[in-house]
Amino acid sequence: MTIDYLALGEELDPEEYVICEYIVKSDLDIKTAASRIAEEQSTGTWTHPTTLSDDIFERYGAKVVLAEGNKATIGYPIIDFSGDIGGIPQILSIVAGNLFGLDSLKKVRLDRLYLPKDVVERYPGPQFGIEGLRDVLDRPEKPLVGTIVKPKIGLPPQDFADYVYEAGKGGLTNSKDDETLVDQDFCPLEERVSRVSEALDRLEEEGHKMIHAHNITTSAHEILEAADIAIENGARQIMVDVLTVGFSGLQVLAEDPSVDVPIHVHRAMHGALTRDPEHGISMAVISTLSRMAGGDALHIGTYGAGKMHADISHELICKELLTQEMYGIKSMMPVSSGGLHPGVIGELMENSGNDVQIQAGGGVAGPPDGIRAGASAMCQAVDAAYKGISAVEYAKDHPELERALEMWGDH
Ligand code: RUB
Repeated sequence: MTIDYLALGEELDPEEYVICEYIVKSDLDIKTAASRIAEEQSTGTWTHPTTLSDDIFERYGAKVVLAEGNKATIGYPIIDFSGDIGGIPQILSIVAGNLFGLDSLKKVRLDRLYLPKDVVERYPGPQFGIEGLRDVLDRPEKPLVGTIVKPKIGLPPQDFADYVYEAGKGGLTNSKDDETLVDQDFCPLEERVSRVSEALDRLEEEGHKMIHAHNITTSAHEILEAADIAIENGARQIMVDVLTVGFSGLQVLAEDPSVDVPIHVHRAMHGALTRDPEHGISMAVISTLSRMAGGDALHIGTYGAGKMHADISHELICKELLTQEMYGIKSMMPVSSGGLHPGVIGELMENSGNDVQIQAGGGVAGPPDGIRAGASAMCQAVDAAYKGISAVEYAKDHPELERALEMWGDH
């Protein structure tokens, strides 16, 4: 007896199924390949188990509802995700587990993930989101403008804090640790947070609100302790590298009552999963899961304006997934970062709109006139684009921007 996982053309109730779109490359025809995924990831295996009854298959078996070209859409019954224990790790083990290693598939990519309300409601979602971040910063409309303190590693705590202060004096609303800086001997977390907090207090006394995201990327068993160290020493925002920490590490933070600051989510390592358009897990899926797990801002790319590999149409999908209605959970701030400088901000904002956190590390630390001038140039570039004025035109009255454009051009 063979079980037929194909339910082609059937309409699945999106409230009763977790629906996944896969891109599949295989020597098998697409229907057979899709069927292999459905069976491996639900009730089947490589042979027909004698214990698999029609009843078990009907209730728990995944169904292939579309298999055309290189695309397969598979629905997993919501009961496969039931129970109080499991969470995002279990969702991933089902929809993105063994299938990547199946010998019958040359490549496969989990491209989109649609989760029913009953599943999404089990997660905290962002505690601040776009509106909350804007409230904290008193910045109702304009993009947030930030920096990543550079060099990535090596500055001692006081130099680090001085950098943040100077960036704030130049007008930036945000700054952050880089993804590899956590608690190294040359810049321990506790001392860095307290020095940066003093710098931010000073800025606030001088009339400027700014927050800094402190990286607490660490092992699961000590992540709450790391958050405590940061928050007790005055952190206004924390940050995790969600793929190295894991979505559940992010969720632990978002759900803990002591974590009462926004969580910035970096996506370091995502390229290993997302870069091959035929294999891996898309950034769209990572966006959906990061929002559910409770991040407040997520790196989604620079729409081709920066140093990182980009697929603009996919980045627009990610932006949509972070900001569109999602069963009442808050929206997440899209972050554009990586190789940005004042000359590319106009082009970037044509795609990002105003709900974006724009960040530049080298683009702030590069100009020879110092961090304050580099930060001012970035803010001026954002103001120009916000007002619909070209950077070149705006630079006529803004010398810091003029200097940055001289260095890097206006493209
Ligand atoms: C930014 C930087 C960040 C990138 C990562 O520094 O290196 O870690 O944001 O990329 P710089 P992404 O501004 O000097 O390039 O945001 O695409 O994940």
